[in-house]
Amino acid sequence: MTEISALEDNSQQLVDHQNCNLTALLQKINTKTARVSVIGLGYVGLPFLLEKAKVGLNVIGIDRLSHRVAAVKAGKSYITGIDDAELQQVIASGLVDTTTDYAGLVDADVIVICVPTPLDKNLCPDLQYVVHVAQHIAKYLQRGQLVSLESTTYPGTTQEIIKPILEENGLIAGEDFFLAHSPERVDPGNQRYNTINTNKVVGGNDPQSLIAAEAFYKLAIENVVSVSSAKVAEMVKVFENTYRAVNIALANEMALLCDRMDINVWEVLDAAFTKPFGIMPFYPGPGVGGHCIPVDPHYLEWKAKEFHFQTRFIMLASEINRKMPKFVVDKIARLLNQKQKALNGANVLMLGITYKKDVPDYRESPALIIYELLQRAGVNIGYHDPFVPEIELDGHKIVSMELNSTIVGGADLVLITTAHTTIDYQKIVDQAQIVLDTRNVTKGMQTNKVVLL
Ligand code: SAJ
Repeated sequence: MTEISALEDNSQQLVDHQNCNLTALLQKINTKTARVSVIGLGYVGLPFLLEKAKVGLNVIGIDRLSHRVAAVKAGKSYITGIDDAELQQVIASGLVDTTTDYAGLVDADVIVICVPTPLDKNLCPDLQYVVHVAQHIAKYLQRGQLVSLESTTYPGTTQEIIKPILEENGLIAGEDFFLAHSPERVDPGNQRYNTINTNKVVGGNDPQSLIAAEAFYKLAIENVVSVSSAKVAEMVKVFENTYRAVNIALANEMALLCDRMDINVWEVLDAAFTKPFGIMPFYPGPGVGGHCIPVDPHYLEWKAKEFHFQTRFIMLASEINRKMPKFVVDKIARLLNQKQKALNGANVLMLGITYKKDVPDYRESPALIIYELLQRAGVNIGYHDPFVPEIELDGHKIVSMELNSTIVGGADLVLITTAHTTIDYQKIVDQAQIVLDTRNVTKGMQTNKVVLL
């Protein structure tokens, strides 16, 4: 056999080998006999697991937290938007199991990674959870498996970090197994968009991987948007959240300027958003919380430096958004001062400790920063949040106060930080001495007790 024909023979064998793995996987996906492992059962992973089980796939949820594993088995939801009945109904189907053990990955056909990608204290990417999971997957990786990263991260993570870890196993991405990135798009508390009807972007390590990932995601998502690579898919997601961070920062900067100019920024924005085209509503607030908007843009900022590129919009947006809690505290000081009261010794009641309305999540919440700043200034600060019965701050447990006329009326100032829809704000205003409303939730009320951000 000539050298050329030997090469042609090898490349054909390679193609056959790839196709064999891909064909087998597609057959399992398309007949819904593919077994799915979802790693990370948080606000992304648990809804994802449920939607896959609802279309008839066998799904194993893996989480390092045994209490989450037990809660799912017991049909007890800990995620906003998933009620116990829905969870119990899916569990009863017998298609779902949960474990803390990675060994079950050896039987999976599709492995989906939904673990956190936070920042470290220097606002640099912290991929420890993603790397830890990839190392576990590598131990059990089999030919023909599809691995998809859903966690939001900087462009390049899938192919520069995940791929080498998985290939330590000796298998080759795109030939022996398939590798893709499909960024999660979950909006906690959103009543309209869910895991099924939210368009889903998918990018592959290689063409074969994209085919496998497209087929998998199309099983339980109405519209899959394929892009040319995993890197493009990663960039799409960080762009989406950078877009939000920058526009929220613009609204916050308008609030800071309007405060100086004695203009009602909410009136300005409401009027501006009557424009039927070329603009999208964003509003100022006490800061930007959650584990996405204040975090994800810094993943892109960090990666851009590798290319000697400064993402100035990201830096500026972060600077403005991160100054809002201090602005709120300064405004409280000004308002108390007008009543000859100092911050030190004043009683302030904070309404809402979570990072946004009608969700129980207070991690990364700007309200926590404001709470600590007020405490440090000597304010007697208490909070009420219908979604958060107690918080832990600096090792101390703090319990949500009940709302009654004595507590509301006894506060020198009531601060609305989160606009939970379950609170009767008219009643609050009636009982309060003065209200600083950072969410314009008192809009339209006839009162001289309310000051807006
Ligand atoms: N915020 C403002 N002004 C605004 C909008 C939001 O101050 O006009 C604040 C909120 O109060 C909150 C923070 O910004 O503290 C983030 O709000 P968010 O609703 O964007 O945050 P998340 O992290 O719950 O959800 C977002 C998703 N939200 C929407 O698209 C509406 C989306 O960007 C992502 O799918 C998701 O993060 C994610 O997982 O990346």
